[in-house]
Amino acid sequence: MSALHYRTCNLCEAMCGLEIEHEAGKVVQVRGDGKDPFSKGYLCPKGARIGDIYSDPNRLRRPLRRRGSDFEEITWDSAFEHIQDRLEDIRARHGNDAVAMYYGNPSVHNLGTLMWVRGMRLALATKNLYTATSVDQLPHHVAAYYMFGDPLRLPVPDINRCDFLILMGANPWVSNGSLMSAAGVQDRLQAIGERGSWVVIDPRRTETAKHASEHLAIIPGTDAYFLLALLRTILASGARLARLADHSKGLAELRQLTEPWTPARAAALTGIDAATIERLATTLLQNRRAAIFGRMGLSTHPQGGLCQWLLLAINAITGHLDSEGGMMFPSPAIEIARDRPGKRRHNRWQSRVRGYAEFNGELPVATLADEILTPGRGQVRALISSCGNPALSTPDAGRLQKALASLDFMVSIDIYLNETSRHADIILPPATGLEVDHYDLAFHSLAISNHVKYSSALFAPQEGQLFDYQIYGQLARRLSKRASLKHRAELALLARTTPKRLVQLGLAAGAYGKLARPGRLRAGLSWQRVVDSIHGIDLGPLRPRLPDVLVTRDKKVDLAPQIFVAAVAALDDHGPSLPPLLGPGEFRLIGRRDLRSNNSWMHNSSKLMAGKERCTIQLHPLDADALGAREGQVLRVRSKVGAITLPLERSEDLARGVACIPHGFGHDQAGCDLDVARAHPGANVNELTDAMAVDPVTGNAAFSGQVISIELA
Ligand SMILES: Nc1nc2c(c(=O)[nH]1)N[C@H]1C(S)=C(S)[C@@H](COP(=O)(O)OP(=O)(O)OC[C@H]3O[C@@H](n4cnc5c(=O)[nH]c(N)nc54)[C@H](O)[C@@H]3O)O[C@H]1N2
Ligand SMILES: Nc1nc2c(c(=O)[nH]1)N[C@H]1C(S)=C(S)[C@@H](COP(=O)(O)OP(=O)(O)OC[C@H]3O[C@@H](n4cnc5c(=O)[nH]c(N)nc54)[C@H](O)[C@@H]3O)O[C@H]1N2
Ligand code: SF4
Ligand SMILES: [Mo]
Repeated sequence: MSALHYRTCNLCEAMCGLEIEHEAGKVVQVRGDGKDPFSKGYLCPKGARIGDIYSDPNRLRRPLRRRGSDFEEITWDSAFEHIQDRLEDIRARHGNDAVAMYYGNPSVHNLGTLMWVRGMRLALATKNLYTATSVDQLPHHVAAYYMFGDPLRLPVPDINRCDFLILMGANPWVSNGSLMSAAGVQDRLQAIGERGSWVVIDPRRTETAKHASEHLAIIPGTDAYFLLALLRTILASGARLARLADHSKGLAELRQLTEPWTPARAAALTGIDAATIERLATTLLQNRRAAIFGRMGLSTHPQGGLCQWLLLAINAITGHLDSEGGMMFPSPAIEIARDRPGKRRHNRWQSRVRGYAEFNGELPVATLADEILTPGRGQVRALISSCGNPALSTPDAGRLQKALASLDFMVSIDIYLNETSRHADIILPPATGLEVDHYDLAFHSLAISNHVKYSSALFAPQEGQLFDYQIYGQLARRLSKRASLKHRAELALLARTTPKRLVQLGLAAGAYGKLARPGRLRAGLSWQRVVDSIHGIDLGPLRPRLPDVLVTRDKKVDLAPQIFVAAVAALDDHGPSLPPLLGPGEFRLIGRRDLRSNNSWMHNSSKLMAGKERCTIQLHPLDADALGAREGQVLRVRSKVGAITLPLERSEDLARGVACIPHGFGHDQAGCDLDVARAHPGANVNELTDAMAVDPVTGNAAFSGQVISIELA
């Protein structure tokens, strides 16, 4: 007899409710949970195959230790002992900064890992902390920090209620939405089209653009000029600060700094004509419920910091920040944004080799290879990598792979022996997915409506498996000798806390909890009610939260933070910040995602990998003709830092002069244990991307618009 189990999918940000039919310890079928008040039955192909991760024969379940070019299983105790010995020795000889840590994307989707990110930092007491944030959304955090005082105070587009939306550098039809958790985002966007209209600005006519009211193809890497001109046009027709008038500052500075950025000047750089910029400005001002939002394409961007700040500033001066149908701050049951007023979060230390500023405790991963390969005091000699595959996901990955191979010692906390963990001396595989309880601490805080859901594990882990929080607890205990007394006390407390306990405490202390309503002890959102509501609980639409959530010193939104004002002035002065001209055979590189991929790590599911080759280079047919390249022909693609070969896919959807390659492939490396992925290796686009290309304000990798050259292989 089969049974049904309900839980939230933790694979991407959308938080879909799953209905899992299972029998005798096996997943029979996964459907969308029609009773989940947030996802209402939506599910994508990855959620449908979540059971493949559980049953994958290549999944690791015991610690591995390197023996020459091979690995052997060892006990947890001996793994932890070995790690302690080696890391203590390296720290004793070379200092704390000789040990670096990298956290990848699934860290944010696993509560047991997320709750230990700070803990591991305290235990290691190293300035060398790196995460996938700096190949992704770092500019969003930097903009939020300078404008609202808190890196985690991120507003999301209220797409359920807006009547006009400009979406830049995002492809939610495929990504299912990012920094706007919105299960079933496709229907929600289509509904905007029915109520009003929405515009996609993207160099490719994406799956999303095809459904939008309008698509504008912008030249990759030029969005900041477009946004400056849009801002200028809006200011010229009279800004509308609305409720923010008393709670913001910097309008005059905005006027001044945008003065040189006329629509005509931006048009010449971006390919979006002046009349269109003026029309979009008017439409933003005329609609009461409207927003402009930019994601990956505007974050992994040569001016990512400027773009994310300009987007928020435009929302603010059109009356669309913190107002219905605009960009709004979610009200989650457990609040993760709660910084201390005026707390400094930027440039407290710098990276050793390139001098990049720290932000919120981390350094840009684009410079990790430099820190490993450059000799001298403070050189990184050991790495702990958790939930990450930087060998495929970070720029100049070829050089990073060399760096990983050169380390004295490396630990991977990962469920696979893959392109990154193959460099490790010890691999620690946690229980994951259907074997763990799930609460979305991060994405409830980024959801386009408020709700809460706690999912219990479906299956028990196999005997001898550890949960992620148990692994970090062990590591922290064994490696915290060098932490301060105060931090050791905090670590001891954390080690006694389970993720479930953390959620219980968080809910009670949160905005809907009983501690927050001491007068009404019985009225709050109790743990029991949450855990009993297996489909989740709707907590209503987004609500205005300003000025309460501001933690800037003066409790005002800073519309024109000095750091961005200076960066705009630098745009004026320096030619190199303008997009480079293309020579013959040269193209601007952009990325793309596929509905059945999840960055680099779900390519080992045979059901998800079925069908035609996905890792292709897309070019406009006229560009392909100019190269003399046929459909399917193998092309050699070069950049300053590397070369790869991959087949051509001709596509009318691309703008001329733009080439599009997905990331997350390159599974042909020796020593990995991924049977299905190896049969569909593809090529690693990050062997082409230049790690020197970073956003100067934030240090985020600037993938958008890097110049590559293409020839027949
Ligand atoms: N050129 C280019 N590069 C990009 C991007 C791009 O668009 N273009 N996108 C960037 C973005 S947005 C991101 S987020 C990064 C992603 O970069 P990373 O986070 O470095 O890489 P992922 O591919 O997400 O790899 C996740 C790893 O976590 C492991 N894993 C999965 N589940 C668990 C678990 O429960 N516990 C543990 N311990 N491990 C687990 C997987 O096996 C895999 O090794 O890539 C970035 N790189
Ligand atoms: N199916 C699937 N879903 C995923 C993931 C996955 O790998 N597969 N990854 C998850 C992760 S980690 C993330 S961060 C999110 C990302 O989710 P999204 O932000 O939606 O990211 P992408 O789908 O990469 O879309 C970025 C878009 O930016 C465009 N672009 C590139 N350069 C520029 C530019 O200079 N200007 C403009 N205007 N546009 C540009 C690209 O053409 C692309 O369409 O997706 C998540 N969801
Ligand atoms: S859209 Fe994301 S959350 Fe929903 S089923 Fe797919 S992978 Fe899971
Ligand atoms: Mo990401």
